[in-house]
Amino acid sequence: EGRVALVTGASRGIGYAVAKALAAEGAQIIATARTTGALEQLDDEIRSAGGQCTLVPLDLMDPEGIEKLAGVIAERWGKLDILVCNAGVLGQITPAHQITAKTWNEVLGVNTIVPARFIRAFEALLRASDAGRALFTSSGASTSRRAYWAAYSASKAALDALVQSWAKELEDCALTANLVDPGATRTKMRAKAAPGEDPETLPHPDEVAPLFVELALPSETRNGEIVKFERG
Ligand code: NJP
Repeated sequence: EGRVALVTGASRGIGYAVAKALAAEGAQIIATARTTGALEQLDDEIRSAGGQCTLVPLDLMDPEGIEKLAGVIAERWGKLDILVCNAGVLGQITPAHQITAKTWNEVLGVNTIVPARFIRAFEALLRASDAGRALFTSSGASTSRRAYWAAYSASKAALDALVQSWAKELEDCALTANLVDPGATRTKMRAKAAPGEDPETLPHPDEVAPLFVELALPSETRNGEIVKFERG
């Protein structure tokens, strides 16, 4: 209740559902993505359910934007209780030798370097919480390393290494960091990744979101784990 939660990739898919679910538990949401209209829809949904939401439209590839966001949160709340670093991109599904420099830049940029920038920008604010919780959306691709998914797989494997290394630095404090592997989920990204698949067979993001909420609870003690969503 009253905890401050920042969710990236909140304009659709898993981030949208996690923002709504955290708001329903009483968290004050700071929602970010580039698509303003979709963020406004999230804001409407959260407010009409009695929750609180602040929108920060931002291209995460802009490092200054992340620093500014940290500055705004520091000034307004002086702490961050929950970080859900969820925004991600798939890139091209293509033979590794055909992956362009632009794709490497975007996929490693959003999926790996951006989380590193969030750690840099937000660790002090997360430590200022009495139970800071940092969650990062990973993927089964980080270990399955499927053919033609080289850029995405590499970006998520590096994300796992980044977060698990960082988690070991947190053993002396109340802040924890975990990775969430949502598995195949009914989103725009998944539709691009598996075009022939019937989306109705996949869990809706609203089904996956409670796992994020659970890991964000002050009573949760896991740190440095990759927690996989299992359909109940
Ligand atoms: O993806 P999608 P999901 N700056 O495409 C944002 C992982 N995952 O919900 O800027 C700022 O619906 C984008 O916002 P916008 C996956 O790797 C998924 O499926 O408005 N934001 C949107 O809100 C990812 O880490 C599956 O375009 C940027 C969001 O990211 C996470 O789950 C399986 C941005 C992407 O929404 C959420 O993915 C799995 C930028 N430059 C892991 N670029 C799955 N769905 O099956 C992107 O194992 N965003």
